[in-house]
Amino acid sequence: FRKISNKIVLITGASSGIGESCAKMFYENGNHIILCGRRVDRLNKLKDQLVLNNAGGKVFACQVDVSSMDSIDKMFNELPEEMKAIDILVNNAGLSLGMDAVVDIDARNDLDSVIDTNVKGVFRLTRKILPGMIQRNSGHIFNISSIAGSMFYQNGSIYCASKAAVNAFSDIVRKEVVSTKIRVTNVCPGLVETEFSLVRFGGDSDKAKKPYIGIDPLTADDIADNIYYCASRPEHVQVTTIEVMANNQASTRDIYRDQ
Ligand code: NDP
Ligand code: 8X3
Repeated sequence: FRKISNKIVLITGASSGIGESCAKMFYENGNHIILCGRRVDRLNKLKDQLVLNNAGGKVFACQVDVSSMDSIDKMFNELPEEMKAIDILVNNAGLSLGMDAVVDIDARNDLDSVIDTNVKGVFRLTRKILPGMIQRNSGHIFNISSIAGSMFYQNGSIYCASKAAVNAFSDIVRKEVVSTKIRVTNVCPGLVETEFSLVRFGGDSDKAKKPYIGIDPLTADDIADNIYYCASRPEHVQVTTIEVMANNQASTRDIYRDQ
């Protein structure tokens, strides 16, 4: 087991699910954490919880909507000076809204929200943080994509396209920083039981539970564990892509359910 500590880690979407688990994992190992998300009450609660365990690192909670450039700029202005040199960026904030055929999608709301968050958010955060990493010749960027970015399914056009864009972005940034010590890891999970499904189905908890019925799904901690593993490899080791699925999942649509 290798440890990584004393790094400044910025995590988007730290108010629940995978982002929250990453925050705990990195903090417990002695790193400094910047928690980002829209629900600042949740971030503050998580901050209190982390600090109570006192693993030695600093925690800064910051309300930010990654779909808005103004909100991102405001966050950077508010960051404490000693937390500005970000070592690890976890571009995790993301969502899916609905499951509709192309002809039925809500272009005004769902299309814009998902693309602005999942795609533009990743571009914008990276553009903000990468120049400093290049200057320092060090850093690690994790982009949380999905198996949906390469294994497409009907009624998933917006989400699948958004994650395909993240895959392309990760690959291209990695190529652009190939002469530096910066690492880029693209993370492609399968089904993970978080609030993702509740958000996708507009708060309908019966619909939200369905994808996880009869399967032992991945947890947010499983993904955080994989991300921490990649971050803690020796500096010359760049894990470029991780694809992680539950044991009974083989693709977005090949799932064995025991029920
Ligand atoms: P959750 O819904 O539990 O968490 C999503 C997080 O993203 C929340 O903290 C939410 O915070 C944040 N978020 C959403 N929109 C914005 C925004 N505009 N600005 C800032 N933060 C935002 O889901 P997961 O933990 O599962 O999702 C995390 C990532 O993992 C996503 O990118 C998702 O696509 C990906 N993923 C999830 C899988 C799954 O099956 N769960 C599988 C594969 C990939 P807040 O609402 O407070 O802003
Ligand atoms: C989320 C997994 O299969 O619902 O990225 O698209 S899936």
